[in-house]
Amino acid sequence: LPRVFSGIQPTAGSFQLGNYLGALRQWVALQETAEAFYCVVDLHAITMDWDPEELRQNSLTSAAQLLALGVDPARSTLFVQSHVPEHLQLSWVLECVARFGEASRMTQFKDKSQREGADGSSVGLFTYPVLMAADILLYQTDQVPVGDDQRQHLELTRDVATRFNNRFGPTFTVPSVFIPEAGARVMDLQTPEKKMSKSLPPAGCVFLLDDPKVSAKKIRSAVTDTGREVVADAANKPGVTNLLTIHSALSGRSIPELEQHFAGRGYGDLKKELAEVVTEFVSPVRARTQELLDDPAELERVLAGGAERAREVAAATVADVYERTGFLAPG
Ligand code: AQP
Repeated sequence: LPRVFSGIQPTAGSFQLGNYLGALRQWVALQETAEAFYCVVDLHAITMDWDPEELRQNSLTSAAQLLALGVDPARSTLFVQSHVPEHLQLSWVLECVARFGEASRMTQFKDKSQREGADGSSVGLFTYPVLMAADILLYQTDQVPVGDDQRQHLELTRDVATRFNNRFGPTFTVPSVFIPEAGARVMDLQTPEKKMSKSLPPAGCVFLLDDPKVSAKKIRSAVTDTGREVVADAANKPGVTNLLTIHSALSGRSIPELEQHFAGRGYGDLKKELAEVVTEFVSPVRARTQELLDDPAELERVLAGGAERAREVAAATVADVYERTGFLAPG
């Protein structure tokens, strides 16, 4: 079976619709055909300002949401990154293989360091893509299901793996990126030129755990354009196109089918129906997440089992890397 790895940050507590359509939907589907390792990447969540108590709670909430969305611990290895210290061990070695120049070209750092400026940002925000490379390479991953925004980080991972293999011998599987055709880039409801993101003002972002009434209101207030026709046209109608894309991804109906369905009707109808589709999707996910959080002992048991399984694979990779790179074996 091909090996799949992917991770998600617990930063906001609730995932947003872009996370689900760009990545998590594929996580669930790939369990059928691959040996999957799925990780709540809490170490990645401290590159910007954070609150320790919130982080702990958000990690638990994130794991609960993953189970509620359909990640099945009987078939996939679900774990929390900080429970597997090998991520940090490999990360340091890869930091010494990655180049400052290539890390400097990462557009996510450029975007995310804007607020504090590069000088005021943490070193961790800068080295984040190298930790991500370690996350992936530890598990000899064949495929990484992620949204389109992660393409550049995946390229860095492949470059670092290839360089390491050339220098020290075949050690890592060089992974390929797995980006969905539909939903790879869900756009912000208020600024449809930008990807939906928890870091933008919340009015444009649909959180899975929000009250569906709040999400419905956000959808009703989504930015569209001055035209009237409900048709997909990314260049001229980015807002309407985004609403159609979300509808299509959640309802399973194709975009041409939806265009026909909304022929002669206005944007208001599209928004109203999309709000219903979203409500139908999130309601059971919210309920199941809450149920799981009400009994954290069970959740903790799942995560402990996942960490144990992940460590078996991760420790073997680190042992191989340490041997090849010249570290003295402990006596
Ligand atoms: N808008 C999106 N469309 C499609 N996929 C998306 N992803 C994120 N936003 C979109 C995918 O979600 C997965 C988890 O990514 P992450 O843990 O890095 O989350 P994130 O990118 O931090 O989520 P946000 O909300 O976008 O946070 P900020 O604002 O901090 O960047 C990844 O596979 C990602 O591609």
